[in-house]
Amino acid sequence: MFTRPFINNSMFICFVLYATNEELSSTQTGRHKCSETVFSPSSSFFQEGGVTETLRTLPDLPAALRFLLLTFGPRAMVERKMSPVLKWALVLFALASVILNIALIVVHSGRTPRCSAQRVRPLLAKHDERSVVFADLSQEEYLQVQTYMLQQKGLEISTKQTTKPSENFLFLVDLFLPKKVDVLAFLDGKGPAPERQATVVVFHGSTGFIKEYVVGPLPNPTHHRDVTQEKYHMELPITKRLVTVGEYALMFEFFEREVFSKLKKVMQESFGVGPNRKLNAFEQMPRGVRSGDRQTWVSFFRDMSGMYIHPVGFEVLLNHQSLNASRWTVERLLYNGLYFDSVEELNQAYEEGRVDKIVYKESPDYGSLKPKPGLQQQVGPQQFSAEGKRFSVRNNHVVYLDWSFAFGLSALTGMRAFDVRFRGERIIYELSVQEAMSVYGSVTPGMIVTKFLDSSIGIGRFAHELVRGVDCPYDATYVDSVRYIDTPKPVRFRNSICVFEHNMGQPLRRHFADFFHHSYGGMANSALVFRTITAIGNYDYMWDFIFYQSGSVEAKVHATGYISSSYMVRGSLKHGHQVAENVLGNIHTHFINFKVDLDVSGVKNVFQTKDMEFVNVSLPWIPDHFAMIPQLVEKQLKTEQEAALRYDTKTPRYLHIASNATNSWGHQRSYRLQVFSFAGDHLPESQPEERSMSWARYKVAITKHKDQEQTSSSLYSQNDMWAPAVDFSRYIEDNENIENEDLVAWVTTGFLHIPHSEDIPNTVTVGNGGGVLLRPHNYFNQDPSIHSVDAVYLDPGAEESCENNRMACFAQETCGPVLEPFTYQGFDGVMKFGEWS
Ligand SMILES: [Cu+2]
Repeated sequence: MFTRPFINNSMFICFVLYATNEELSSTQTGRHKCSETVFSPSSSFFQEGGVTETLRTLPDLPAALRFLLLTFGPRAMVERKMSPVLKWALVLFALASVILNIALIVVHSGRTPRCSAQRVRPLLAKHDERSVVFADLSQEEYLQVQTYMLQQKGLEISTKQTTKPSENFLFLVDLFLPKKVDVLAFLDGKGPAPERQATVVVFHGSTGFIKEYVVGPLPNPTHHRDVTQEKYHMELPITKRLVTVGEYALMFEFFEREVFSKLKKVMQESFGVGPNRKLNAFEQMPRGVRSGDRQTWVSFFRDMSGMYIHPVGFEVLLNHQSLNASRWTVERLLYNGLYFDSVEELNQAYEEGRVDKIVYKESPDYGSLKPKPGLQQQVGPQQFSAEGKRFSVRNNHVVYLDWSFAFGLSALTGMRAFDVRFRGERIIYELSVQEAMSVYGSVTPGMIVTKFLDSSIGIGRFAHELVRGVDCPYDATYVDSVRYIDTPKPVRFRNSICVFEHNMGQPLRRHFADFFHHSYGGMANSALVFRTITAIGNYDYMWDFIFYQSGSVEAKVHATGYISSSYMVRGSLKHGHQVAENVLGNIHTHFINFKVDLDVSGVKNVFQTKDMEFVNVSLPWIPDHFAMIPQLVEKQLKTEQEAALRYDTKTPRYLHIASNATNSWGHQRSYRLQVFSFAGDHLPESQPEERSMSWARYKVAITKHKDQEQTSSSLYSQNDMWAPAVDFSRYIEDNENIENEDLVAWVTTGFLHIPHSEDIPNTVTVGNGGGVLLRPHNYFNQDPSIHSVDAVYLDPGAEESCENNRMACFAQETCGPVLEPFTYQGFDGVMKFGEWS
């Protein structure tokens, strides 16, 4: 934000503004509304004096000072009829003024101009305290739940990170979302606040099962209830749990003890491993080939910046199924493309020269993101709000122009928005990230069967602090989040969410009227962006919800970070491209699933499709002549299975959640789902793992809302892909009626990633993304942005009037650093039907 230090009648302020605008000429006075002062050069107060020549010839006087002294000094310093004392007092005063001005110029030109952060106009929408019904648990609430659980003697829970797999570990505490019907009653003033409760996940190593509890009410919990069966319709064996930090520690100890210390020579000669150099591990998933397996291929990488693209050609299959780490075993090893059954077998083959030895050499630091030496760092263009921020964040509630919404950040599924309203009318009940999935290809075991399901690791879990000016605009509003996942206590993540209004650098709409009625009408596309970035292992996903003034909401994802790679062996190039010496960038997919619970003019909605087909029509004025004419085709789909739109089928181009309420023209009010995706096929359904990602079968699937069908994936899907706790396809198996019901759209987006040399060092966000746009379609009677305060209109003859065009005043009013005056000559070039003058 730049300030508006526009204090008229102040010589100092005017000088400062001139200096920052590189306009030290006093002829600019009028433009900046600085009033003429007694110190003006034309004032008779100052008169010619003998110091002019001295000033001109002073060798080391700064140019600006010389200019000012020459302009104001000589005539001012010598007053013919003044006493010498007054004369010299004035001279000293003038000099002091000039020096002070110079100092201010230097100070102000050396830093970003500071503007008042005060909002010039009041907010259009109001904050709603009831949004806390969707708020993530606070630090205190996490602790209240933790304390309550620890007091349950029968459960014998530990919160220590060193908890052994055979013990009971309090893994997760998260908000338990209340039932939608209760929330709506509360939000609409027809019911009490729903009880605030938490979901708690405990890994009961002692009994061999995972349990989910609902604990409440907060802030003073008195009860807990095992909801595992109710939620998943199955027991959750402990092998479904993800690997905790405690288990990772045991794994690293195991590798040190059972692998590296027994392969010292191989490790030293091949990979330079020694007292000061280690290898880093990166594990692949799923952990086995059938339900109950817990065998993980761990690939090793150089301990360098961007380790993911420095594979060394050494992989180990660890069997860690036992809850007793002393029973873990090395099942297989891979060294330079050859498999070995044991560490001893590898050692022996190496000694006997039966392997193609990898000889260690230093690797260039191509994975580093550090700026190259000798580069002169620069700052790119920055945006600022000339009239203060037009949005506000209070608790977990955002208001922006006509928009308002509540938000949360689930440790598992990530970012979500609730109760999204435009001018007070609810449009979306829930918009949330559900899953990020990748399927890899390789000839080496680390990636040959790898299928990542990130919500099983925690998408929101890795929402770290955002970097000002890079991850979000410098002056964005940053919000902390607090999570409790695999830690002994809740952790606050500072500035892990950012909210900002962004000028998209394009008009939202505009028209230049050339034919007749010359005019220009336009409006900048300024939208509110709500963002988190989650770095899950090698990849960073940038999640955006964007709120446009035209009534649209967009959910977007972009991938960046490091690709996963493997050491090149024979046949590798079938599965990707070489991107560095001995490094294969492995082919993989990025599939993302969003939940879109639209409530269009109430909860009772229908799902409609619209498209166009060519119809052969006889022309009315030439009946024997036929022409193919596009015709509107509309359908209303009746059941969940009909509305499960598979990726491999032709899908109507327009998909709508519609209401039976109509607009002024009698058309059903609706929101259109416009999906941007290059996803394609996810995994053949013949594969048993496919059930854990069956949501990816569909570009869009519509289901009847059920509180029990909260997510399309689960925390337990990754480590038991063969018997997943949530199989999305079951949501539509019952084929329920979807006409005049509360509907939820599950949207899949994504892209195929064939890594190429430009993925080194990082995959860029450009082109690597997807999303869904929710657009009003006959919802309003006209584009609501027509009421926007950003609209601009120009008439011939009044091009530079500020009346309907704030841009015409912008250069004079704003505190922006260097702005050209607004000019417009576009009407000069319009088509002229008469004589050219
Ligand atoms: Cu990728």
